[in-house]
Amino acid sequence: MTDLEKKYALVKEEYAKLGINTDEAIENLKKVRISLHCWQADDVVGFLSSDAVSGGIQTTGNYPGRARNAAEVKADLEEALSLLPGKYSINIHAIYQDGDEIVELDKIEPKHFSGWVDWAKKVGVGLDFNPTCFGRPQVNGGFTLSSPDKATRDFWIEHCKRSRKVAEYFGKELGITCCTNFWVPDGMKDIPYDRLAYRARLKDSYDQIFEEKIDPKYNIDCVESKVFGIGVESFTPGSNEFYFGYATANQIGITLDAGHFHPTEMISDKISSAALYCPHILLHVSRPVRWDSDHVVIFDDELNEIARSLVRNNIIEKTSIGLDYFDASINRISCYVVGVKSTLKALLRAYLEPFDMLKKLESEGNYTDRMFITERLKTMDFGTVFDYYCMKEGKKIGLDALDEIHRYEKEVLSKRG
Ligand code: RNT
Ligand code: ZN
Repeated sequence: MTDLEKKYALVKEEYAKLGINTDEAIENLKKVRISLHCWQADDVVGFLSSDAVSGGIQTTGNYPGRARNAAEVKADLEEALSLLPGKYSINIHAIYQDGDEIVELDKIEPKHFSGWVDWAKKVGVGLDFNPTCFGRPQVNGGFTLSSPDKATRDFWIEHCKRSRKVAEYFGKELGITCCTNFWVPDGMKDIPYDRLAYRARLKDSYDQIFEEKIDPKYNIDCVESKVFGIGVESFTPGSNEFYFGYATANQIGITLDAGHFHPTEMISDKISSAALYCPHILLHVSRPVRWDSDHVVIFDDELNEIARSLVRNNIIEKTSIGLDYFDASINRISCYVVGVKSTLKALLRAYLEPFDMLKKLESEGNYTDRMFITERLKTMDFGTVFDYYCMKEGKKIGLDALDEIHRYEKEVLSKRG
């Protein structure tokens, strides 16, 4: 028995006193698929132009080793996955085409993403998708689907319609449902006069985009709100109310991004409401710091609350757990590993709660025991359970993973121009 196995045996006994089976918690965690965003590898630049991202979002930092093409993005993702236990889908944007040619966004077809499908089959991952409604000259004065200009709207509507066909192709080819996220950067720096007109146009554009029915076995559509962004501080037509209404009325998925609400609003408290009304929830697990800054996800209180609301409400199955952040100031592989491991740890910790017992205590009004037990849980050694899981999956534990990240940086990343 290794030291870790001995430690695990003791921790397992401690959890058993609370009626929790640690082996079962690990099995539950194994079933969760994480959607890993490709855009951390290259600072959301993509392969369609070499411009920095724009449209209310911004990557800061200049750490060497940014991936510059599909081969490098894939290599970096494979490196990150080699350090991570569990099941994955890779989340790609339309600006990351990987076929024989690269075309304008209103011309994309499944064949322009065939390279991703071949790779996904080889690596054993699913694929998720996003139309890219930002960072292109066709964004007209900051507007896409809600633009007053019909030609602008038509361009983006066409792009979004075609995106759904790419997503359907992913789902069919891989046998894993693709989750497609719609987010537009539309908004105003200063106070608008006619809010309704922008929202009415946005609604009409989506009605056209979602007109064609696609089998949810292959693709699930989700819409993402946002309250503000850089340069769009005063107004976004795609607010929470807009999209919550749209998703509910049309029974499509809702995306909850941790950075897209007023700074004191938490998405962890929105999940249980969304679960009642929307057929699907896509999370954009992110970390806002004073604004929608998209810092690397770490093991903080809100992440733990998000995981708890999924696990104890038993809504993992109707949820896609997508990560959405981009930090260019530190090693990008470590961004992936830290963000995913934090998310997995939070989920594992949530599975290591006696939820039936706590729900019962609460319904009986026994708030004394509820508090005592939830406080006890805070210092239980879930870290050992997580390390044990990584070991069983043949993954490097603790600082050994950091050594590997350093090796890859030295041998691969530092050689990129
Ligand atoms: C922007 C949204 C959106 C993007 C990605 C790249 O604020 O969060 O989801 O981050 O699509
Ligand atoms: Zn997002």
